[in-house]
Amino acid sequence: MTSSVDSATELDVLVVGAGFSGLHLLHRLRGDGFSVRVVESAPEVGGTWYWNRYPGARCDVESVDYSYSWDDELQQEWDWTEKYPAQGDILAYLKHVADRFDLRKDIDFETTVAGAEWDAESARWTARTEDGRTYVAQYLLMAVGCLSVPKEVDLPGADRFSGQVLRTWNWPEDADLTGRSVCVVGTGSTGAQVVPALAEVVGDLTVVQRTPNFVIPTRNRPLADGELEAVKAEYPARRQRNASHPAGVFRSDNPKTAFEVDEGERHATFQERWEGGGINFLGSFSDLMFDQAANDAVCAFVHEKIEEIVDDPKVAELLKPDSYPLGAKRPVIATDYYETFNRDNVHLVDVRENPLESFTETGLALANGDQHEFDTLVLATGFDSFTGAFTKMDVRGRDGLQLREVWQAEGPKTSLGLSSDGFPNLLIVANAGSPSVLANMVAAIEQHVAWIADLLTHMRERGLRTIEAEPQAQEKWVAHVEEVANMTLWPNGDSGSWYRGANIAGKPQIFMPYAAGVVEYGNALQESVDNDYAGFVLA
Ligand code: FAD
Ligand code: N01
Repeated sequence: MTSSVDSATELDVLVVGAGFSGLHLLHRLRGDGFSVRVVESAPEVGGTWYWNRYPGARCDVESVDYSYSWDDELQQEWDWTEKYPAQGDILAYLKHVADRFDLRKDIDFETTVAGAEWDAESARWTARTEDGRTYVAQYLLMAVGCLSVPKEVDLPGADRFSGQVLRTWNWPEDADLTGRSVCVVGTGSTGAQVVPALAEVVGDLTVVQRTPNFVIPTRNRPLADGELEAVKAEYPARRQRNASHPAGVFRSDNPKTAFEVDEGERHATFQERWEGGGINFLGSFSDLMFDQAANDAVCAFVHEKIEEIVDDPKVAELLKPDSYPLGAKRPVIATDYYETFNRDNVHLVDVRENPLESFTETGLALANGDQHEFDTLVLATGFDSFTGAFTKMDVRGRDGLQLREVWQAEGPKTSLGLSSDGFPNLLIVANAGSPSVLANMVAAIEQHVAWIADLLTHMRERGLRTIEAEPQAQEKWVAHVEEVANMTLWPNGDSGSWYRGANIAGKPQIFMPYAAGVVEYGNALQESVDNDYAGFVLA
């Protein structure tokens, strides 16, 4: 634990979290003359990229785009080596950022905020840490991440298993699974990355799948000679082009709809994009997320690919998603996922029709009596998305209103994804109610940090003390976020998606990220500013 500051010191800003969001906030707000302190549970910067160290962890946004744009020297001096960065590369980059901008001196690591309380008279938050320290600050900035708290383990009898249990979201640096007999539960983005990586080294691998996913090949590769230099030569223009795309990263989306072309062209388009790999596949046609027939066509294409790749037709059949539109769950981008099921040491256990009865001391038993034995269990079972980090804390706003109680009953209601009624001066970074996970998150974070920093300066210049969501604007915004999602196929099928909290029993289901993307969202932010911060009460 490090605490170079007297924790009773009054701060302008307390930032919770030292991932992409928290580091950027610290740098920007310190530069704007605010006293800022960051607290972070981990012993290191990095957030997602510190915690998720499992084999195969990699980003699916290109490295040159999944990086900060706010310092040209930084983007000129940092050398990415691969098209898509591995976890370790992103962590190295964020450590470099922390050192280069001397950020660590204002971060308290291994410090977890347990709760925070608003005092209306002083217009200050007092945050308490798990180890009993307090911080007093005018603004409490939540840079806590959308995917930073794991979903509670809800596997029957999981505690009976007596072997080694590893969690992808907190993977031990020294884990060595060479030659071991391993079971992975979960086939989301994480499972689809860890499975091929583990298959290479373990003796035997059992993959427990409940809902199959659409897995698009990454096609990662080393950057070619001169490729990085070419990007650097036009970086500002590239960043601008990224900002003009709803996803916060430029995609050469096909403007045509799937059925305005004939079958030959449709298939050739899917094929070309499949070969190109990555998220660009989703830009094959403009109506994939809006028209069920178009989505059915892309699903049929992926099914065809699964049949082509997977040798055993029974396994191929089990791997085919058939209960939700492609894209309704977060599309999975991974390398050699389907190919991995052709290996002799990999076995697919489908628990949709033959449910998991219980874990045992040495493995698992299925409803039909089948048993599978292994010595290591790997959990890739996902996150308590968006709200998890908030509801873990005991945050008390105006008149003692508890954030956990409100959000667990109604979901994360906010104005513009930035502030929640009843919690003055608590501002939220790149989470529910903003594009966040439906965009290149670094771009979404930069959009938020710029807006928040300008707001704080505006308030300081005018002697204003508090900002809070305006209740009617909040209701309107939440309805708008839902309405935009309902214009797409996102809510369709039994996706059980964490986008709407459906992966966790009892969690209120509202569509959490803002599906219109960063351009529309940027316009909404600007409109608020132009109208004297409409949607918020400033006092
Ligand atoms: P985080 O990186 O989650 O950081 C939040 C930090 O807050 C954490 O370090 C946490 O320890 C800390 N914290 C939380 N609560 C407390 C507390 N009470 N007290 C103290 N500290 C606290 N996004 C993309 O755009 N593209 C991708 O390809 C992509 N891949 C991903 C892969 C994985 C495995 C995961 C989990 C997420 C991925 N994401 C991706 C989303 C990713 O989370 C964001 O891109 C980005 O890293 C979020 O940064 P952040 O700083 O907002 O949050
Ligand atoms: O989590 P998930 P994730 N019994 O929730 C299964 C980002 N990310 O960590 O679908 C059996 O998607 C669950 O099954 P089901 C990205 O945004 C990005 O994989 O509920 N199975 C599912 O298969 C991503 O979307 C990258 O039926 C159970 C899996 O566990 C987000 O993080 C890489 C179960 C959970 O999948 C989350 O991905 C990694 C149970 N009781 C992560 N409980 C990139 O490459 C859960 N499951 C960009």
